[in-house]
Amino acid sequence: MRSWSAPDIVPLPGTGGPLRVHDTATGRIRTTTPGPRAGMYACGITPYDAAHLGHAFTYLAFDLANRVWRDAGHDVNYVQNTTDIDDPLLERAAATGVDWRDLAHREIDVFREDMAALRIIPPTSYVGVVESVDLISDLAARIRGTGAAYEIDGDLYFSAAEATGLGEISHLDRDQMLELFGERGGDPGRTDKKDPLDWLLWRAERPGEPSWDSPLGRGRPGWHIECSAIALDRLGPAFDLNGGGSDLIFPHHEMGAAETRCATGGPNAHNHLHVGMVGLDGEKMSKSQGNLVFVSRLREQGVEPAVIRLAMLDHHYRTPWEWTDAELPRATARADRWRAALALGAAPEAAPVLAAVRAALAEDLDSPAALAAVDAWADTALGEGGTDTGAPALVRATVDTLLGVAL
Ligand code: 5CA
Ligand code: ZN
Repeated sequence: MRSWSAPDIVPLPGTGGPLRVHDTATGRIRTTTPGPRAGMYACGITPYDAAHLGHAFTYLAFDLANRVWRDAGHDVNYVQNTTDIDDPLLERAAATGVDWRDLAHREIDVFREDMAALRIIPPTSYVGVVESVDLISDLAARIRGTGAAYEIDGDLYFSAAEATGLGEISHLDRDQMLELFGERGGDPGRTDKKDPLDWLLWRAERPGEPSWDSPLGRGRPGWHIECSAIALDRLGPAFDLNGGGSDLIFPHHEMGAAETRCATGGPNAHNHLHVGMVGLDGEKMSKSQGNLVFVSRLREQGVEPAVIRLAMLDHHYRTPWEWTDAELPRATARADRWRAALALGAAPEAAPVLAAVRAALAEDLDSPAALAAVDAWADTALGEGGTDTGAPALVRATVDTLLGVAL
């Protein structure tokens, strides 16, 4: 599937240090150790509605990781899926009288525009589920071949009893797993399963639902297997960084990792990154809650994408936060102050700013600390002034390349 247009990346002097990120499985901040080409997978949108700030905040975190790795001299193989066939998409399409394919294409188009406007580096491979049905059903068949899956009326289930290491990422107990499984797309109430936690790999054709031929019969993929299969196909096993928002830790990433472990004998990824939820009015911003601030709506209202990006960068990716009316004025004031400092003919030295931004981002993507370093430079430049005539250009490049903010 077509990705979106890439922002220009201005080269910076020197190279940054290795990326360290919090890993959900170990609960520790760990140094990533990619080869020349780092591998990263982020769970993409289910395109039944436009992208909201929560989605954008998640992709911003992966974008920062991408930028830190590139700055450290790595190529990045970045893969993102889009869930262009799933229950919520079919339900919305039916409720609004739109063909599910048209709905998905329309929302993916808006998403691409939002991502490009926010200067999110596009995935190397942007992959839809519909175009991946063969490789997804192949992985499901491979899992069935190990004996870890069983069928009920043509539906194929992964048997939780056969899943080694279930709980290694989320560290939840069984009761917590059952509760979240029910809330997040699972079917613990289906009584003919061997265990309520058994999860769907392949859903047999139902009247009126789209379906595809496969070695498992006609049907469509379950949710978790789409990401395991696409990641395994594009990145291989044991890639560097896998993740999404923290709402995906369980069941999605736990069950996905179990699928890869079953098929390959090893882990899907070395590190698991999860982004805190963005809320509005005391609730997680979510399509099903309907409490949404759309990126596209803000852009239509004339809000500069750089300001939206600065507003999000003011929050550490792991900390859940609420979007309030104070966000945009604060980010606008910051952009104005930075622009005023960048317009000066001379300013304080920029090399320490570059070093501070690099260090902040390399240490668990600490964007608020990176913003603080630029703030301090701008305040001094505008207050006491400086004598370095090359400094504004270097700070501009730093902010552009590492933070993705073009001023
Ligand atoms: N298509 C699946 C992943 S395979 C999905 O979760 N789609 S989604 O449209 O619901 O979410 C897309 C991405 O945004 C996911 O990584 C999800 O974890 C993240 N996300 C959703 N809501 C929020 C929120 N309020 N704050 C932060 N991230 C969010
Ligand atoms: Zn996913």
